[in-house]
Amino acid sequence: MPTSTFTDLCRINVKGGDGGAGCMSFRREAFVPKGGPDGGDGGRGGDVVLATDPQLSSLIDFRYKHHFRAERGTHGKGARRHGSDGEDLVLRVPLGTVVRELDPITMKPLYQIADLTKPGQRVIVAPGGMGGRGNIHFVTSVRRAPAFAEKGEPALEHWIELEMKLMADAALVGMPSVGKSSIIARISAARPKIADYPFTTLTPNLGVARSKLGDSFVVADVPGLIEGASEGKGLGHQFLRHIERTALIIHVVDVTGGYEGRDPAEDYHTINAELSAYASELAERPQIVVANKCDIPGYEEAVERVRREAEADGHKFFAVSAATGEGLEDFVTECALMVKDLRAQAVVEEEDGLTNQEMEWERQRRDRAIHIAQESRGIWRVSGGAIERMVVQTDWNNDEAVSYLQHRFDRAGLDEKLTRAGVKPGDEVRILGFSFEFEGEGAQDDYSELDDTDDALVEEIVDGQAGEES
Ligand SMILES: Nc1nc2c(ncn2[C@@H]2O[C@H](COP(=O)(O)OP(=O)(O)OP(=O)(O)O)[C@@H](O)[C@H]2O)c(=O)[nH]1
Ligand SMILES: [Mg+2]
Repeated sequence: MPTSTFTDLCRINVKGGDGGAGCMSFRREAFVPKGGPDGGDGGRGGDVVLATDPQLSSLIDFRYKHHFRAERGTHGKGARRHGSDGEDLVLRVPLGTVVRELDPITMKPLYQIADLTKPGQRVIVAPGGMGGRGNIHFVTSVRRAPAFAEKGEPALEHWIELEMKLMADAALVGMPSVGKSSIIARISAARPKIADYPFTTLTPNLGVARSKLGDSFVVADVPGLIEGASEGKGLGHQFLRHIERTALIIHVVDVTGGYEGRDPAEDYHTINAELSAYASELAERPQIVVANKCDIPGYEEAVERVRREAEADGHKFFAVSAATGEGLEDFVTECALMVKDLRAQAVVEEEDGLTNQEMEWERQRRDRAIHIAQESRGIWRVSGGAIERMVVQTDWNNDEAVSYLQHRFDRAGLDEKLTRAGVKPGDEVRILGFSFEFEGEGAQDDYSELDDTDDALVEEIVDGQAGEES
C-alpha cells in the first residue's frame, strides 16, 4: 500500500535555542578600587517556528530529518554587554497542516497546537529560552555588589506531529468504482487513474472545477469507502480525516450497483452510515448526491429511488454520466454556489476564535499558574512554567543566587499557596528535579525592597550608585 509516498503525517522533535547566561562582573577602571556590578544579560534563544508556504503540497521535507533546533543565545559579558539573541529556525509547511503536541512516552497526540490554513500563517512550536539576567539587576541599597547572575533558561525539547489535511472545498466520496475519478477528470484538469477494478485510487487527487458562472472550487477525489471503513476496513479509513475539513460532500452512487449488483439506494445509506460512524458531524455536513453512469440504459427506476432517498434527507440530487458528460454542468454550478455560501459562513465562524493577542494572554496566564499536587505522604510536586524557570535559572553553587530564588518564591506567593494546599513545615517540595524542605511561611530576606519585575527601576539604582562612586 503506497501510503508512504503520500507523506501527510509525520513526527518531529523541536527545541528552541537555550538562553545565554547572565554575566556576573564588576566594573574595573584604573584608580577605581571597587567598581559597581556591570554583568550584562544573556541573549534569548531562537524559536522554532512553523510557517505556511502555499507552494508546498506535502510534508516530504520532514521525512528524513526529524530533529530541529534553533540557535542559542550567547552569554552576557562585562561592561553591561548583553549576549546576542539566537536566530529563529523557520520550517515551511504546506497549507492545511495541523500541528499537535505528542506525549513523549506514548507518542500519542495530546492536544492541537495549531491549524495552519492561511498563507503566511506562523506558529511558534518551540520557544527559545530566556536569557539569564546579569548581576546589574540584583542591586539593592543593602546589596550593592551582587555576586551572582542568572543562568540562561534551557529551552525545552518536545515532539510534535504534523498532519497535512487536504484543503479542498468539496470531496467526492462513495463506494469503489462508482466513477469518482472519472467525474473529477471531467470537471477539472486533474488526470487520475481510472480503471474498472476497486481501489484504483490510492491517494487523494485534487482538482480545480469551474462553473459556467466563473466561480471555481477545489475538489478532492478520495479512495473508495466500503462498509466498515469507519472501523478501518479497506483503504478509505485513513482518508476519512481529509473529508473532515471539506465544507461540502459530493456523494457519488453507481446506479448500476457495480459487478456485485448492489442496490444503489442501499449503497447510499451504507456510505452515510460510515461517515456518521467516523464523525457524527459528518452526517450533518452539506451533501450533494450524484447518481453516476446514467448513460447505461435500464436503471431509470434505480435513479428515481436514489433521488427519493436523497431528497428525503434534504440533499440536492443530480443524475449524471461521467462517460458522456450529461448532467455535469448543472451539478458543477450547484456545487460552486454551495461552496461560495459555505465559505462566507466559514469567515463569520472564524471571527469567533481567539485573536493572537488573546492567545498570548492565555499563554502567559497558563505560564504563571502554579500547580501543587501531593505525590505521597509529606512529598509535594510544584509545577508551572514560570516557577520551573526560576529554579532552572538558579546557580546552585552560589548562596546569593539561592537566597534570591527564595525571594522570588515569596513574590510568587509560593509559601502561602503551599500552606493553603496543606503542606506542613518539614514536608518535601519538589520542582522539576530539585527538592526543597518547606520551612513554613514568613521567612524574610534582604531582597524584599527589590522590584524585580521592573528592570527600569533597578537600572536607575545602578546608575545612581555609579554616580556616587565615580
Ligand atoms: N458507462 C460508464 N462508465 C463509467 C462512468 N463513470 C465511470 N465509469 C467507469 O467505471 C469504472 C470505475 O471508474 P473510476 O472513475 O476509476 O471509479 P472510482 O470511483 O474512482 O473508483 P476507485 O478509485 O477504485 O474508488 C471505470 O471503468 C470507468 O470507466 C459513467 O458515467 N458511465
Ligand atoms: Mg478513483
